[in-house]
Amino acid sequence: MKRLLLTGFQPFLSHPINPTETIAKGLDSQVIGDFNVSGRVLPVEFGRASEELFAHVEDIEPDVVLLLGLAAGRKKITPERIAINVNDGVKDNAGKTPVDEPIEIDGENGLFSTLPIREMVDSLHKKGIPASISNSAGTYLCNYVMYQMLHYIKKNDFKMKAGFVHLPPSFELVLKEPELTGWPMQTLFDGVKEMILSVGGGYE
Ligand code: PCA
Repeated sequence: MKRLLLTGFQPFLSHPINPTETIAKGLDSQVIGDFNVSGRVLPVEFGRASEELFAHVEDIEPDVVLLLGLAAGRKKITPERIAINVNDGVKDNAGKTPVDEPIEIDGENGLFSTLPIREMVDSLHKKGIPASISNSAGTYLCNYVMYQMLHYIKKNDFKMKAGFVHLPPSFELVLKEPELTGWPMQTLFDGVKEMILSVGGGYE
């Protein structure tokens, strides 16, 4: 059976809950479609996040890496098209605030997701779940891990596919931050499972 590494992030900034942490833990060790899923939670820290991510990749040797993060202001599930070679963020959980820094000095300006993002969006729509492709993952931790993962795969000439998906808030988070708009946790779980199934379908 094929292996899929699914990551979420710890809570960060004003958000006391990160639904992607709940999903990574909740789907750990499950079999979904063609995949044995390993769920792991990454720290919201430049540097440490990718060190831990690479350690999980070496340990699990996945065929597919699906990275998840919270986009507190979004109202759909949004597979990201591209990661850019820039760190420029508000404070991470260790207090670092990079300004206009390249992630990899000699790295490419941008790296495209190698997941079937169009099929993922289409299959979410078939299930009645709002989704669209996003053309910017920002310049904070989510863009950082996406760029690092794709760069690492390219540098090592690995066959694995990888990409990033931003999720909207969950009801649990909205209860803590009422100005946000969110979804039932169950719908977020269903959406992530559906994307894993569609990645399985498009994978040779
Ligand atoms: N979302 C942030 C970082 C951690 C997370 O879940 C982002 O969009 O960069």
